[in-house]
Amino acid sequence: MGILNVTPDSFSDGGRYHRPADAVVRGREMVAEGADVIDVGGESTRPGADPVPEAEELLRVLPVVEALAAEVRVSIDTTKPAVAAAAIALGATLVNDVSAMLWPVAAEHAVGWVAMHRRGTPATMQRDPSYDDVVAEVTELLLERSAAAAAAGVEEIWLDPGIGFGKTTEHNLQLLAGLSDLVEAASREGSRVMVGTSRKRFLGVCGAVEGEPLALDERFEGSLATAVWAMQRGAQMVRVHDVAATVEGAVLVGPGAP
Ligand code: HH2
Repeated sequence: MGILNVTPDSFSDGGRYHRPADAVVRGREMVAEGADVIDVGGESTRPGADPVPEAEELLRVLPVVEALAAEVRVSIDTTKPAVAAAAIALGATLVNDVSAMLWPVAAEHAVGWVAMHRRGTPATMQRDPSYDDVVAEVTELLLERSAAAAAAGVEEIWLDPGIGFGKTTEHNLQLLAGLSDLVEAASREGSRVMVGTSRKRFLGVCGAVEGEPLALDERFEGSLATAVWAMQRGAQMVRVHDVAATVEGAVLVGPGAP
């Protein structure tokens, strides 16, 4: 899944693809590099990000969804039911839902649904998150939501541990280390797992040189290493910026690997 943020303020690529025409070009580039899905988002979820009014989010994402959906599978990265429904009407077939609350929209329109775990909202999520057992607690919540979605009739369900969403660096590493547990729990329920680590802050912290965290443009190696790790542990989709390199990794460890 290639990341396409049509926003001025996303942590990783904010402002680069804010104009719909630039976003569509970038989407096509990722398809050429081997992306199976393009994830279009119009509201940043980075810690401290300002909420975006619905009308503005629609203006940002709809032209991009419409143009790309004719060429590739498009997912809509939103927490607003009306934005998801409008994107579906223009061809999106997957709702990437960082709130894990939008299964009724996916059920109503018979599309796939990604349930991502998070604690709090972008404004509050990094205020001292704590868990007794992060892997068990994340798994439990995701299974609860996926059971509700399945009961409502959603057939394609993806569970995502929500790396960086209300988690410390230690929590993120524990979730990656324990990813097989989530994969097994998901597969018992007929769901699959996806993971997004690309360019996230914890990679900068882990790779710190003499206490200085790596900057955004220095997190490629960590992004690739963790994507390959996640695929090797059974994740069947990874959400990334660097599509070509990740596709090379998928050849080695992904579904259908030798
Ligand atoms: N991470 C981000 C956004 N959406 N969706 C899923 N399912 N999983 C994730 O890990 C995930 C996500 C945050 O990254 P990014 O889109 O690069 O930045 P921003 O939220 O600032 O737009």
